[in-house]
Amino acid sequence: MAIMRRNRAFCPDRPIGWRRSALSLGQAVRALCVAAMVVAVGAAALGGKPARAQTEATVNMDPAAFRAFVESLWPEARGRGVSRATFDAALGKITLDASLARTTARQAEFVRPVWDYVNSAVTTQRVERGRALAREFAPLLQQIERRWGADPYVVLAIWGIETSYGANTGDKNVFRSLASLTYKGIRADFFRNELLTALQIVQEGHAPPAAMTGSWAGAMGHTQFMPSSFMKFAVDHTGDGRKDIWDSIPDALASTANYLTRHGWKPGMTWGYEVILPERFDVSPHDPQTMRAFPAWAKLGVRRADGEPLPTGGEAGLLLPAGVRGPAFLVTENYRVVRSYNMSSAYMLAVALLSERIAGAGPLAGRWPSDKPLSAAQAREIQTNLQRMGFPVGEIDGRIGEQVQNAIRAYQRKNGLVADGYANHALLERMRATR
Ligand SMILES: [Ca+2]
Repeated sequence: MAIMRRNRAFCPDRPIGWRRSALSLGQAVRALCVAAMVVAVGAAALGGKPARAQTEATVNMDPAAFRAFVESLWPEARGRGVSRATFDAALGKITLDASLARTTARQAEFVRPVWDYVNSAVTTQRVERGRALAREFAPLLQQIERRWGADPYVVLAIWGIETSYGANTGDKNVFRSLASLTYKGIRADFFRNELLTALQIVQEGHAPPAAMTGSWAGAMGHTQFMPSSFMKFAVDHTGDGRKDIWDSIPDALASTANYLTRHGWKPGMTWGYEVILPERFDVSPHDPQTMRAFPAWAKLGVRRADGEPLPTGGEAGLLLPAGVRGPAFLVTENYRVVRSYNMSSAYMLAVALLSERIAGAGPLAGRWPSDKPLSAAQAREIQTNLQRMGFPVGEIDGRIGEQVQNAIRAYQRKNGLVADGYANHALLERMRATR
């Protein structure tokens, strides 16, 4: 049975119970440091793994060497059905983007707290703009929901977070960016494939090369599709024969809806709800992946933060992004679909919360803890400890992803601690004390 969202049908004329939040105005996301941007290559690279941070690579800056490299791509391009005319139109005049070639991915010094990301992504300005656009594009969004299936508020939220609703789509020539990144050699196979795919997009007539602008990492258009995602998921909503995610808002938003649906978004279902846990609720048996029916949650005393009843159908897992002291959420299968757009769990939460705010919700009821961030070295120490004790954590990379959180929960359960999967200084101290 489908879970009905509070405002399930897209209905922009309904009253919006907007309350001014304490969040600061501004495009805080743009203030990300270079290190975070480099980490975001993976984020922008839909469906890809996060970029590996590299130390300064030796790049031959000689223009002739770069041109020879570009020309060396021709046989593969031809093999993909790209004509010489297309190849020359896209790559004939490009030069090495030296700024990109020299960009050095610095390792982030600290683990960015989830609330820091969420607060910079879900700004008052972005909520207001999203609500205005929801009204402006109401008929289009209704059409998109009917035809492509995904929740229009989630589509709007992705648009808002990716490019501030098209204000910041990136003005870099994607051929130059992708060729420079391939040439530099960071994830060369990945970017090489994206570059060749971008040529195919031109060959198919969706856009002329000059119109194919994007981020420095090659993510294109209103909702930042990488070329390979474009090929798999972009759609022509307007029916003019072109999938124009750069200049057509209908095509871009429909493509995003199609992306979500094709990744498993279930129509008629919400991503989840912020919830209030009862006093002394034992979170230890729960985690975001273990689903239980909503009525079972209700029976445990869990209730929605906005006072509405939980649905009678469907199931959800318990998400505690900042541990037992922070806000709590019940998240459905749809929540995980957002992750396919960007591998970061902070992104996933920001999209969910922005969509909720655009749909009329107020700020979160729960309070984020005021914990000091862990340094990357401390995060690595936690990972190393977990690994040593036999809890799988993946690569020791100083980042606290979902796998590490699961490992922390397993460690906490085994040691009779409150199992909330949250990495903080107290956890590290405990590990040090019991080593
Ligand atoms: Ca079109």
